[in-house]
Amino acid sequence: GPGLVAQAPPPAAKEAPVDCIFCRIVAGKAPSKKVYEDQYVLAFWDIRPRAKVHLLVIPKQHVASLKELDELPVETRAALLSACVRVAKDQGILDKGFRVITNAGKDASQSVFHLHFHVVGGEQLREDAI
Ligand code: IU
Repeated sequence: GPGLVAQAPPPAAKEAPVDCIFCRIVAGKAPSKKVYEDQYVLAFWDIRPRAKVHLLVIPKQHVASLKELDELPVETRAALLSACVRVAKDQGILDKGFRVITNAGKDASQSVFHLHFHVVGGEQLREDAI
């Protein structure tokens, strides 16, 4: 009718960062063993380390997984990978070797839906798993 105007569709449903454990860590509302922080990223020990060194590097801005990488500013994308190298260096595992992994989605068994890179090393890693 004459009173109707075109309306934009509602935004796609996204996980509310308030319910995200890694957003809570970024906000200081959940504890973590931090090893590095800058304006873009945070790095901390995995709560259940599966190697002598097992850190997580996350963007402070919430995106669910690597699938949503392009939603992040280019500065954040660069900072994520640089931080992976930096924390490996700080842990003394740069030269002997380390592994960087990100699980995206169901087939990868992603369990926390805030993008994170696992940085693992400090021991001989299996060829076929972290
Ligand atoms: P995944 O790639 O989504 O499976 O990895 C999630 C990781 O987050 C996993 O290694 C957990 O041990 C880790 N983790 C954590 O460090 N702190 C937490 O509060 C929760 C999970 I929940």
